[in-house]
Amino acid sequence: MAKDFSSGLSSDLSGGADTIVARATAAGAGALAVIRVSGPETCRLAGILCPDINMESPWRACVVRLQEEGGAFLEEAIAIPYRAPRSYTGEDMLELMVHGSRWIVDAVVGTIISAGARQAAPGEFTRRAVANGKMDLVQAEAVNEVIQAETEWQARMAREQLHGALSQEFGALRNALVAFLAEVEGSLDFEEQGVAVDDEAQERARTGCVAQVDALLVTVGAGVRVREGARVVIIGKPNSGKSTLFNALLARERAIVAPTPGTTRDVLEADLEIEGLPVVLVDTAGIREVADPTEAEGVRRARREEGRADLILALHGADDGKVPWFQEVEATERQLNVVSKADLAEQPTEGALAISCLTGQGVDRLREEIHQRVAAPVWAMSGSVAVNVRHSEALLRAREHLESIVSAPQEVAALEIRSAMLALDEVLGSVDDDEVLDAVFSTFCVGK
Ligand SMILES: Nc1nc2c(ncn2[C@@H]2O[C@H](COP(=O)(O)OP(=O)(O)OP(=O)(O)O)[C@@H](O)[C@H]2O)c(=O)[nH]1
Ligand SMILES: [Mg+2]
Repeated sequence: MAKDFSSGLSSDLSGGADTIVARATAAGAGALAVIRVSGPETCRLAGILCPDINMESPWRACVVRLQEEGGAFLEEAIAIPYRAPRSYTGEDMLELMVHGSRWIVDAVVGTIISAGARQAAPGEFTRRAVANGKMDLVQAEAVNEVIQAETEWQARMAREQLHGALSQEFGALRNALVAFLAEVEGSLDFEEQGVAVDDEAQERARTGCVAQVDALLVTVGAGVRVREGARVVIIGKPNSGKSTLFNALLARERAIVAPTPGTTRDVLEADLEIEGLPVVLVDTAGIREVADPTEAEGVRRARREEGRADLILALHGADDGKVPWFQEVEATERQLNVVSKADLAEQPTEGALAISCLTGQGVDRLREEIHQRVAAPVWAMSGSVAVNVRHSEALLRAREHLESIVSAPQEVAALEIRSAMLALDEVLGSVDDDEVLDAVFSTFCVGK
């Protein structure tokens, strides 16, 4: 989905750029390492590093001998030459596959640098791809998300975004704004000729745009769920089996379990994946009135975690002997009532899921129930793409501009629509704003 976004971008990136080099694979020894070169000097540098390479036969892997500038043999490598504009960055490029030794990689990169290239900055290859219209900024962000993806949903969402699914949504919104602007500017001409403005049509166009903005904005919650994971916090009285459940869900002995109440005093966090969705599971100190300042601090932290949870697992031990505490507090959407130690229960508790970490009873059902609840916003989104915080900030700005049009004079309306369009262009990276680009690419690794 190559679009031309190059027009407004800084000239040092699009035309007349220098040539950059970086290792593209992770640092450290590995079977293989990939080194990338990109820029107008690529062919000349290739001639110095591997004189037997034929840059006129691009997009084809070939075996080459790499040598230092003086001619000393360095390594035998697989090389793939690319010629502009048919490359990742849109420039001439060379990719080299060498043995993953740090010495070899440093020697190859060093040779290329001393011949005139520069070490690439984080994300600089992708930044050039954006500058040369190979992808927009939303897709560039997805490149990073694909690399960072650790769960199935993260990978799926990043892939969709990389292939342009989210860019298309922004594109459709932008088209609607262009049509709205045409309507308003057209009516400005009519006004001059004394023809009445069709207010209703304009209001329809405006609310249509706002609805499109809102449809994108509702996906932000799902995006956070997929990108960062839901916080699932285990809350209950001391000894109710919180840490035992924490360990059971993680399938490892992460937290200390003991028969003495008040064992856990700090907040423990662990990453978990449930059916392809990331979850941050949190174990807390048992909640009770205590004089001991250390445990009291633990209780205060548990309360704080309770407040910021996406889902609370409200635990009551079946051996407690009292009415479950969660029946005495107001039930909320984000709370799941669980009776633990069901193997010790004399009778079932209504409105709660019974589990026993000793026998394993109910633990799979609990896992399924957690999944249902944390996945709900993800399933609710229409496509498989969701906006991130950067996008939602721009969308909110666009929305404000569209709101301030109501009962404004036509000239002002036209200006506001243009400002809303500018907010979208910033999302897609088609405006020249180094601050925005710096912020996006600073989170990239070198070599991407
Ligand atoms: N019979 C039985 N005992 C359990 C079960 N789960 C936990 N226990 C026991 O209950 C005691 C307390 O368990 P913990 O997991 O440490 O309880 P906790 O809620 O983390 O306690 P604090 O950290 O002190 O708040 C331990 O002796 C566990 O072995 C269960 O399903 N069945
Ligand atoms: Mg504990």
